[in-house]
Amino acid sequence: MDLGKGLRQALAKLSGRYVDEDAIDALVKDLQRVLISNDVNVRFVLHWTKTVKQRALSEKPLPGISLREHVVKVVYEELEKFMGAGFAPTLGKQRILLCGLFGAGKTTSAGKLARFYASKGLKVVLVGADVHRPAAKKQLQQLSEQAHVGFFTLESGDAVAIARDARRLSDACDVVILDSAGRSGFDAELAEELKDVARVFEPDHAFLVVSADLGQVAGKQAQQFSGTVKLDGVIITKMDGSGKGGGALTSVVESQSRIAFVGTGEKLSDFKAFDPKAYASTLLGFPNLSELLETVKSVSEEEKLEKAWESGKLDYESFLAQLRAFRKMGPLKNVMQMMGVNDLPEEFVGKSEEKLKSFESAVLSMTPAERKDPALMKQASRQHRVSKGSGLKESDVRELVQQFEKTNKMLKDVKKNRGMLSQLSKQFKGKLPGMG
Ligand SMILES: Nc1nc2c(ncn2[C@@H]2O[C@H](COP(=O)(O)OP(=O)(O)O)[C@@H](O)[C@H]2O)c(=O)[nH]1
Ligand SMILES: [Mg+2]
Repeated sequence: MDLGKGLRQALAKLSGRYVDEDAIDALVKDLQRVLISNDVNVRFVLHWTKTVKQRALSEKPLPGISLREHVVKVVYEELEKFMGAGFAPTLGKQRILLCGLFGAGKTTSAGKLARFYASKGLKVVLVGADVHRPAAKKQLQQLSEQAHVGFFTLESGDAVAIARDARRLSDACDVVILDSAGRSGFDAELAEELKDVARVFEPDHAFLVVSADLGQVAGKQAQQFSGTVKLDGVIITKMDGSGKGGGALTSVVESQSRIAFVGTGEKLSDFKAFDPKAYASTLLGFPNLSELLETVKSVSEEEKLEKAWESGKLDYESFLAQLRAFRKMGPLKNVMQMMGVNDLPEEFVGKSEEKLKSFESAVLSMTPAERKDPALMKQASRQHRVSKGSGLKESDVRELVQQFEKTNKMLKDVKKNRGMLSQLSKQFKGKLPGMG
Protein backbone atom coordinates (compact mmCIF):
# COMPACT_ATOMS: atom_id res chain seq x y z
CA MET A 1 0.00 0.00 0.00
CA ASP A 2 1.43 3.41 -0.75
CA LEU A 3 2.32 5.74 2.05
CA GLY A 4 -0.50 8.21 1.46
CA LYS A 5 -3.15 5.54 1.40
CA GLY A 6 -1.86 4.03 4.62
CA LEU A 7 -1.74 7.37 6.39
CA ARG A 8 -5.22 8.32 5.24
CA GLN A 9 -6.64 5.04 6.45
CA ALA A 10 -4.98 5.42 9.84
CA LEU A 11 -6.43 8.90 10.26
CA ALA A 12 -9.82 7.86 8.99
CA LYS A 13 -10.03 5.29 11.79
CA LEU A 14 -9.48 8.04 14.28
CA SER A 15 -12.51 9.86 13.01
CA GLY A 16 -14.77 6.99 13.95
CA ARG A 17 -14.12 7.28 17.65
CA TYR A 18 -13.92 9.56 20.62
CA VAL A 19 -10.45 11.05 20.80
CA ASP A 20 -8.67 10.31 24.06
CA GLU A 21 -5.30 8.90 25.00
CA ASP A 22 -6.36 5.39 24.02
CA ALA A 23 -7.44 6.59 20.59
CA ILE A 24 -4.15 8.38 20.12
CA ASP A 25 -2.27 5.24 21.16
CA ALA A 26 -4.21 3.26 18.59
CA LEU A 27 -3.44 5.88 15.94
CA VAL A 28 0.25 5.75 16.84
CA LYS A 29 0.24 1.96 16.41
CA ASP A 30 -1.45 2.32 13.04
CA LEU A 31 1.06 4.95 11.95
CA GLN A 32 3.91 2.72 13.04
CA ARG A 33 2.52 -0.16 11.03
CA VAL A 34 2.07 2.00 7.93
CA LEU A 35 5.53 3.53 8.09
CA ILE A 36 7.35 0.30 8.86
CA SER A 37 5.58 -1.53 6.06
CA ASN A 38 6.66 1.37 3.85
CA ASP A 39 10.22 0.42 4.70
CA VAL A 40 10.86 3.42 6.91
CA ASN A 41 13.66 2.75 9.38
CA VAL A 42 12.18 1.28 12.59
CA ARG A 43 14.21 3.42 14.95
CA PHE A 44 13.10 6.47 13.04
CA VAL A 45 9.47 5.38 13.15
CA LEU A 46 9.50 4.90 16.92
CA HIS A 47 11.09 8.27 17.46
CA TRP A 48 8.69 9.97 15.08
CA THR A 49 5.53 8.48 16.53
CA LYS A 50 6.72 9.33 20.03
CA THR A 51 6.91 12.97 19.00
CA VAL A 52 3.47 12.80 17.41
CA LYS A 53 1.97 11.33 20.54
CA GLN A 54 3.69 13.77 22.83
CA ARG A 55 2.54 16.78 20.85
CA ALA A 56 -0.95 15.42 20.35
CA LEU A 57 -1.42 15.04 24.09
CA SER A 58 0.54 17.92 25.52
CA GLU A 59 -0.21 20.82 23.20
CA LYS A 60 -3.30 22.86 23.68
CA PRO A 61 -5.40 22.82 20.51
CA LEU A 62 -5.85 26.17 18.83
CA PRO A 63 -9.07 27.89 19.79
CA GLY A 64 -12.00 26.47 17.92
CA ILE A 65 -10.11 23.32 16.99
CA SER A 66 -11.18 20.00 18.40
CA LEU A 67 -8.69 17.50 19.75
CA ARG A 68 -9.25 15.35 16.68
CA GLU A 69 -8.43 18.20 14.34
CA HIS A 70 -5.43 18.98 16.46
CA VAL A 71 -4.14 15.43 16.07
CA VAL A 72 -4.48 15.62 12.29
CA LYS A 73 -2.60 18.88 12.34
CA VAL A 74 0.23 17.38 14.39
CA VAL A 75 0.54 14.38 12.05
CA TYR A 76 0.66 16.73 9.09
CA GLU A 77 3.29 18.99 10.64
CA GLU A 78 5.52 16.12 11.73
CA LEU A 79 5.18 14.51 8.34
CA GLU A 80 6.29 17.74 6.75
CA LYS A 81 9.27 17.84 9.09
CA PHE A 82 10.44 14.34 8.36
CA MET A 83 10.54 15.07 4.67
CA GLY A 84 13.27 17.63 5.13
CA ALA A 85 13.71 20.88 3.26
CA GLY A 86 12.00 21.82 0.05
CA PHE A 87 13.78 22.39 -3.23
CA ALA A 88 13.70 25.57 -5.25
CA PRO A 89 15.15 24.83 -8.69
CA THR A 90 17.36 27.55 -10.15
CA LEU A 91 15.87 28.90 -13.32
CA GLY A 92 18.86 30.38 -15.11
CA LYS A 93 21.42 29.03 -17.51
CA GLN A 94 22.74 25.69 -16.31
CA ARG A 95 24.01 22.23 -17.11
CA ILE A 96 22.39 19.32 -15.34
CA LEU A 97 23.85 15.84 -14.99
CA LEU A 98 21.52 12.94 -14.26
CA CYS A 99 22.87 9.72 -12.83
CA GLY A 100 21.39 6.54 -11.47
CA LEU A 101 21.09 2.81 -12.00
CA PHE A 102 19.15 0.95 -14.70
CA GLY A 103 15.42 1.29 -14.48
CA ALA A 104 15.54 4.08 -11.91
CA GLY A 105 13.59 6.34 -14.23
CA LYS A 106 16.56 8.42 -15.33
CA THR A 107 15.64 8.87 -18.96
CA THR A 108 12.00 9.53 -18.13
CA SER A 109 13.06 12.07 -15.52
CA ALA A 110 15.32 13.78 -18.07
CA GLY A 111 12.22 14.29 -20.21
CA LYS A 112 10.23 15.53 -17.24
CA LEU A 113 12.96 17.96 -16.22
CA ALA A 114 13.16 19.25 -19.79
CA ARG A 115 9.45 19.88 -19.83
CA PHE A 116 9.69 21.54 -16.42
CA TYR A 117 12.39 24.04 -17.44
CA ALA A 118 10.87 24.63 -20.87
CA SER A 119 7.59 25.53 -19.18
CA LYS A 120 9.50 28.27 -17.35
CA GLY A 121 10.42 29.78 -20.69
CA LEU A 122 13.94 28.39 -20.85
CA LYS A 123 15.55 26.95 -23.95
CA VAL A 124 16.30 23.33 -23.16
CA VAL A 125 18.30 20.57 -24.86
CA LEU A 126 18.43 16.92 -23.85
CA VAL A 127 21.67 15.05 -24.31
CA GLY A 128 21.71 11.29 -24.82
CA ALA A 129 24.93 9.98 -23.31
CA ASP A 130 23.80 6.50 -22.34
CA VAL A 131 25.94 4.62 -24.79
CA HIS A 132 25.49 1.21 -23.20
CA ARG A 133 21.86 0.73 -24.00
CA PRO A 134 21.08 0.89 -27.71
CA ALA A 135 17.52 2.08 -27.25
CA ALA A 136 18.32 4.74 -24.68
CA LYS A 137 19.12 7.56 -27.10
CA LYS A 138 16.04 6.86 -29.16
CA GLN A 139 13.89 6.91 -26.03
CA LEU A 140 15.33 10.25 -25.01
CA GLN A 141 14.87 11.69 -28.47
CA GLN A 142 11.20 10.73 -28.39
CA LEU A 143 10.83 12.39 -25.01
CA SER A 144 12.49 15.55 -26.34
CA GLU A 145 9.87 15.68 -29.08
CA GLN A 146 7.06 15.28 -26.56
CA ALA A 147 8.52 18.03 -24.43
CA HIS A 148 9.23 20.26 -27.46
CA VAL A 149 12.87 20.71 -26.57
CA GLY A 150 16.12 20.13 -28.42
CA PHE A 151 18.01 16.84 -28.59
CA PHE A 152 21.69 16.12 -29.00
CA THR A 153 23.85 13.01 -29.18
CA LEU A 154 26.69 11.51 -31.23
CA GLU A 155 26.03 8.42 -33.29
CA SER A 156 29.36 7.01 -32.33
CA GLY A 157 31.72 8.05 -29.62
CA ASP A 158 31.75 7.31 -25.93
CA ALA A 159 29.94 9.07 -23.12
CA VAL A 160 32.87 11.36 -22.47
CA ALA A 161 33.02 12.52 -26.09
CA ILE A 162 29.29 13.26 -26.04
CA ALA A 163 29.58 15.08 -22.72
CA ARG A 164 32.44 17.18 -24.03
CA ASP A 165 30.43 18.33 -27.02
CA ALA A 166 27.35 18.83 -24.88
CA ARG A 167 29.35 21.20 -22.68
CA ARG A 168 29.41 23.65 -25.61
CA LEU A 169 25.63 23.57 -26.07
CA SER A 170 25.45 26.05 -23.22
CA ASP A 171 26.51 28.73 -25.70
CA ALA A 172 23.20 28.38 -27.51
CA CYS A 173 20.83 26.98 -24.86
CA ASP A 174 19.76 27.80 -21.33
CA VAL A 175 19.45 24.36 -19.85
CA VAL A 176 21.47 21.34 -20.98
CA ILE A 177 20.33 18.07 -19.41
CA LEU A 178 22.58 15.04 -19.80
CA ASP A 179 21.20 11.52 -19.42
CA SER A 180 24.21 9.44 -18.42
CA ALA A 181 24.59 5.69 -18.57
CA GLY A 182 23.29 3.48 -15.80
CA ARG A 183 24.46 0.14 -14.48
CA SER A 184 22.73 -2.68 -12.72
CA GLY A 185 24.66 -1.82 -9.60
CA PHE A 186 26.98 0.85 -8.31
CA ASP A 187 30.49 -0.24 -9.19
CA ALA A 188 33.95 1.14 -9.88
CA GLU A 189 33.36 1.25 -13.62
CA LEU A 190 30.24 3.35 -13.26
CA ALA A 191 31.99 5.65 -10.81
CA GLU A 192 34.89 6.12 -13.24
CA GLU A 193 32.66 6.91 -16.19
CA LEU A 194 30.58 9.33 -14.14
CA LYS A 195 33.67 11.17 -12.93
CA ASP A 196 35.01 11.46 -16.47
CA VAL A 197 31.68 12.69 -17.79
CA ALA A 198 31.39 15.23 -15.00
CA ARG A 199 34.94 16.45 -15.57
CA VAL A 200 34.28 17.43 -19.19
CA PHE A 201 30.61 18.38 -18.88
CA GLU A 202 31.17 20.57 -15.81
CA PRO A 203 27.60 20.33 -14.54
CA ASP A 204 26.17 23.12 -12.39
CA HIS A 205 23.81 20.64 -10.86
CA ALA A 206 23.83 16.87 -10.54
CA PHE A 207 20.82 14.83 -9.56
CA LEU A 208 20.67 11.19 -8.64
CA VAL A 209 17.57 9.39 -9.86
CA VAL A 210 16.24 6.63 -7.63
CA SER A 211 13.06 4.64 -7.66
CA ALA A 212 10.79 4.77 -4.61
CA ASP A 213 10.67 0.98 -4.80
CA LEU A 214 14.15 0.89 -3.33
CA GLY A 215 12.87 1.97 0.06
CA GLN A 216 15.73 2.53 2.49
CA VAL A 217 18.28 1.51 -0.13
CA ALA A 218 17.62 4.88 -1.77
CA GLY A 219 19.48 6.60 1.06
CA LYS A 220 22.44 4.23 0.73
CA GLN A 221 22.57 4.87 -2.99
CA ALA A 222 22.55 8.61 -2.41
CA GLN A 223 25.60 8.16 -0.17
CA GLN A 224 27.42 6.03 -2.74
CA PHE A 225 26.82 8.40 -5.61
CA SER A 226 27.62 11.51 -3.62
CA GLY A 227 31.08 10.05 -3.05
CA THR A 228 31.57 10.21 -6.80
CA VAL A 229 29.87 13.39 -7.95
CA LYS A 230 28.65 16.29 -5.88
CA LEU A 231 24.90 15.77 -5.78
CA ASP A 232 22.49 18.70 -5.57
CA GLY A 233 19.63 16.42 -4.81
CA VAL A 234 17.79 13.22 -5.46
CA ILE A 235 14.90 12.67 -7.82
CA ILE A 236 12.62 10.01 -6.40
CA THR A 237 10.55 8.38 -9.13
CA LYS A 238 7.55 6.07 -9.01
CA MET A 239 6.17 7.52 -5.81
CA ASP A 240 2.81 6.65 -7.30
CA GLY A 241 1.80 3.31 -5.97
CA SER A 242 5.14 2.30 -4.51
CA GLY A 243 4.83 0.45 -1.23
CA LYS A 244 8.18 1.72 -0.09
CA GLY A 245 8.04 5.43 -0.82
CA GLY A 246 8.18 6.33 2.86
CA GLY A 247 11.46 4.49 3.26
CA ALA A 248 12.90 6.13 0.17
CA LEU A 249 11.92 9.62 1.30
CA THR A 250 13.15 9.33 4.86
CA SER A 251 16.36 7.49 4.04
CA VAL A 252 17.32 10.10 1.45
CA VAL A 253 16.72 12.85 3.99
CA GLU A 254 18.71 10.94 6.61
CA SER A 255 21.59 10.46 4.19
CA GLN A 256 22.02 14.25 4.18
CA SER A 257 20.85 14.54 0.59
CA ARG A 258 17.90 16.63 -0.24
CA ILE A 259 14.95 15.52 -2.27
CA ALA A 260 14.87 17.69 -5.35
CA PHE A 261 11.99 16.36 -7.45
CA VAL A 262 9.40 13.66 -7.13
CA GLY A 263 8.01 11.62 -10.01
CA THR A 264 4.48 10.36 -9.60
CA GLY A 265 3.62 8.74 -12.90
CA GLU A 266 4.74 7.91 -16.40
CA LYS A 267 3.55 11.14 -18.03
CA LEU A 268 5.96 14.03 -18.44
CA SER A 269 3.70 16.16 -16.29
CA ASP A 270 3.77 13.72 -13.35
CA PHE A 271 6.65 15.54 -11.78
CA LYS A 272 7.13 18.22 -9.15
CA ALA A 273 9.88 20.13 -7.44
CA PHE A 274 9.80 18.79 -3.92
CA ASP A 275 7.74 20.82 -1.47
CA PRO A 276 7.30 19.03 1.88
CA LYS A 277 4.22 21.09 2.80
CA ALA A 278 2.41 20.32 -0.40
CA TYR A 279 3.59 16.75 -0.41
CA ALA A 280 2.50 16.10 3.15
CA SER A 281 -0.97 17.42 2.40
CA THR A 282 -1.17 15.33 -0.74
CA LEU A 283 -0.26 12.25 1.25
CA LEU A 284 -2.98 12.97 3.75
CA GLY A 285 -5.39 13.42 0.88
CA PHE A 286 -5.93 17.16 1.14
CA PRO A 287 -4.00 19.08 -1.45
CA ASN A 288 -4.73 22.31 0.37
CA LEU A 289 -4.15 21.28 3.92
CA SER A 290 -1.31 23.70 4.53
CA GLU A 291 -3.45 26.53 3.26
CA LEU A 292 -6.27 25.43 5.49
CA LEU A 293 -4.04 25.32 8.50
CA GLU A 294 -3.05 28.89 7.75
CA THR A 295 -6.74 29.62 7.99
CA VAL A 296 -6.86 27.99 11.38
CA LYS A 297 -3.98 30.16 12.48
CA SER A 298 -5.70 33.30 11.36
CA VAL A 299 -8.83 32.19 13.11
CA SER A 300 -6.82 31.65 16.24
CA GLU A 301 -5.69 35.22 15.99
CA GLU A 302 -9.26 36.01 16.83
CA GLU A 303 -8.48 34.62 20.25
CA LYS A 304 -8.51 38.13 21.60
CA LEU A 305 -12.05 38.42 20.45
CA GLU A 306 -12.97 35.26 22.20
CA LYS A 307 -11.56 36.74 25.34
CA ALA A 308 -13.90 39.68 24.87
CA TRP A 309 -16.74 37.24 24.50
CA GLU A 310 -15.73 35.34 27.54
CA SER A 311 -15.53 38.44 29.62
CA GLY A 312 -19.03 39.22 28.46
CA LYS A 313 -18.02 42.54 26.93
CA LEU A 314 -19.44 42.05 23.52
CA ASP A 315 -20.17 44.84 21.08
CA TYR A 316 -21.35 44.86 17.49
CA GLU A 317 -17.86 45.16 16.17
CA SER A 318 -16.52 42.09 17.92
CA PHE A 319 -19.72 40.22 17.14
CA LEU A 320 -19.22 40.85 13.46
CA ALA A 321 -15.55 39.96 13.64
CA GLN A 322 -16.40 36.70 15.35
CA LEU A 323 -18.94 35.82 12.70
CA ARG A 324 -16.32 36.51 10.07
CA ALA A 325 -13.93 34.22 11.89
CA PHE A 326 -16.52 31.46 11.87
CA ARG A 327 -16.93 31.97 8.20
CA LYS A 328 -13.23 31.53 7.65
CA MET A 329 -13.55 28.11 9.23
CA GLY A 330 -15.60 27.09 6.23
CA PRO A 331 -13.01 25.34 4.11
CA LEU A 332 -11.38 23.77 7.11
CA LYS A 333 -14.68 22.38 8.17
CA ASN A 334 -15.17 20.77 4.79
CA VAL A 335 -11.88 18.99 5.15
CA MET A 336 -12.50 17.85 8.66
CA GLN A 337 -15.94 16.69 7.72
CA MET A 338 -14.45 14.49 5.04
CA MET A 339 -12.49 12.89 7.79
CA GLY A 340 -15.63 12.32 9.75
CA VAL A 341 -15.41 15.32 12.03
CA ASN A 342 -18.81 16.79 12.41
CA ASP A 343 -18.83 19.03 15.38
CA LEU A 344 -18.99 22.35 13.58
CA PRO A 345 -22.59 23.40 12.98
CA GLU A 346 -23.78 24.29 9.52
CA GLU A 347 -25.31 27.46 10.84
CA PHE A 348 -21.94 28.94 11.46
CA VAL A 349 -19.82 27.96 8.66
CA GLY A 350 -19.70 29.11 5.14
CA LYS A 351 -23.32 28.42 4.56
CA SER A 352 -25.00 31.69 3.96
CA GLU A 353 -22.53 34.15 2.70
CA GLU A 354 -25.33 36.39 1.56
CA LYS A 355 -26.94 36.61 4.95
CA LEU A 356 -23.71 37.28 6.69
CA LYS A 357 -23.28 40.13 4.25
CA SER A 358 -26.60 41.67 5.20
CA PHE A 359 -25.58 41.35 8.82
CA GLU A 360 -22.36 43.09 7.95
CA SER A 361 -24.13 45.90 6.16
CA ALA A 362 -26.33 46.48 9.19
CA VAL A 363 -23.33 46.82 11.44
CA LEU A 364 -21.64 49.09 8.93
CA SER A 365 -24.66 51.37 8.98
CA MET A 366 -24.30 51.88 12.69
CA THR A 367 -22.44 54.85 14.05
CA PRO A 368 -19.17 54.15 15.87
CA ALA A 369 -20.93 54.96 19.11
CA GLU A 370 -23.64 52.41 18.40
CA ARG A 371 -21.14 49.74 17.54
CA LYS A 372 -19.32 50.23 20.80
CA ASP A 373 -22.37 50.69 22.97
CA PRO A 374 -24.93 48.09 21.94
CA ALA A 375 -27.52 49.42 24.36
CA LEU A 376 -28.13 52.34 22.01
CA MET A 377 -29.35 49.99 19.33
CA LYS A 378 -32.35 49.03 21.43
CA GLN A 379 -33.93 52.31 20.43
CA ALA A 380 -36.50 51.96 17.65
CA SER A 381 -35.45 55.21 15.98
CA ARG A 382 -31.91 53.95 15.61
CA GLN A 383 -33.09 50.62 14.25
CA HIS A 384 -35.18 52.55 11.75
CA ARG A 385 -32.17 54.58 10.64
CA VAL A 386 -29.95 51.52 10.30
CA SER A 387 -32.54 49.70 8.23
CA LYS A 388 -32.67 52.64 5.86
CA GLY A 389 -28.91 52.91 5.66
CA SER A 390 -28.36 49.21 5.12
CA GLY A 391 -31.33 48.54 2.87
CA LEU A 392 -32.54 45.82 5.24
CA LYS A 393 -36.08 45.41 6.48
CA GLU A 394 -36.72 47.03 9.80
CA SER A 395 -37.87 43.67 11.18
CA ASP A 396 -34.51 42.15 10.20
CA VAL A 397 -32.63 44.82 12.05
CA ARG A 398 -34.86 44.32 15.06
CA GLU A 399 -34.22 40.60 14.96
CA LEU A 400 -30.51 41.23 14.75
CA VAL A 401 -30.58 43.44 17.79
CA GLN A 402 -32.62 40.91 19.75
CA GLN A 403 -30.26 38.16 18.83
CA PHE A 404 -27.30 40.24 19.78
CA GLU A 405 -28.79 40.97 23.18
CA LYS A 406 -29.53 37.31 23.79
CA THR A 407 -26.03 36.34 22.81
CA ASN A 408 -24.54 38.99 24.99
CA LYS A 409 -26.50 37.80 27.97
CA MET A 410 -25.65 34.20 27.31
CA LEU A 411 -21.98 34.99 26.99
CA LYS A 412 -21.88 36.26 30.48
CA ASP A 413 -22.86 32.77 31.59
CA VAL A 414 -20.59 30.78 29.34
CA LYS A 415 -17.77 29.28 31.24
CA LYS A 416 -14.37 29.40 29.77
CA ASN A 417 -13.43 26.07 28.30
CA ARG A 418 -11.74 24.59 25.31
CA GLY A 419 -14.49 24.50 22.77
CA MET A 420 -15.67 28.07 22.84
CA LEU A 421 -16.81 27.58 19.33
CA SER A 422 -18.62 24.33 19.88
CA GLN A 423 -20.13 25.56 23.15
CA LEU A 424 -21.53 28.60 21.52
CA SER A 425 -22.54 26.78 18.44
CA LYS A 426 -24.69 24.32 20.33
CA GLN A 427 -26.61 27.10 21.96
CA PHE A 428 -26.79 29.12 18.80
CA LYS A 429 -28.07 26.39 16.60
CA GLY A 430 -30.59 27.91 14.26
CA LYS A 431 -30.92 31.07 16.29
CA LEU A 432 -28.39 33.37 14.75
CA PRO A 433 -29.98 36.13 12.78
CA GLY A 434 -29.76 35.33 9.15
CA MET A 435 -27.33 32.51 9.68
CA GLY A 436 -29.75 29.62 9.80
N1 LIG B 1 4.70 4.89 -12.47
C1 LIG B 1 5.84 5.53 -12.76
N2 LIG B 1 6.68 5.01 -13.68
C2 LIG B 1 7.82 5.66 -13.95
C3 LIG B 1 8.15 6.89 -13.29
N3 LIG B 1 9.36 7.28 -13.78
C4 LIG B 1 9.73 6.34 -14.68
N4 LIG B 1 8.81 5.37 -14.80
C5 LIG B 1 8.86 4.16 -15.62
O1 LIG B 1 9.97 3.36 -15.25
C6 LIG B 1 10.52 2.67 -16.36
C7 LIG B 1 12.01 2.92 -16.47
O2 LIG B 1 12.23 4.28 -16.76
P1 LIG B 1 13.49 4.83 -17.53
O3 LIG B 1 13.39 6.31 -17.57
O4 LIG B 1 13.66 4.15 -18.84
O5 LIG B 1 14.65 4.38 -16.55
P2 LIG B 1 16.24 4.50 -16.72
O6 LIG B 1 16.71 3.12 -17.02
O7 LIG B 1 16.72 4.94 -15.38
O8 LIG B 1 16.53 5.47 -17.77
C8 LIG B 1 9.74 3.16 -17.55
O9 LIG B 1 8.76 2.22 -17.88
C9 LIG B 1 9.09 4.45 -17.08
O10 LIG B 1 7.87 4.72 -17.74
C10 LIG B 1 7.24 7.41 -12.30
O11 LIG B 1 7.45 8.45 -11.66
N5 LIG B 1 6.10 6.69 -12.10
MG1 LIG C 1 17.64 5.33 -19.47
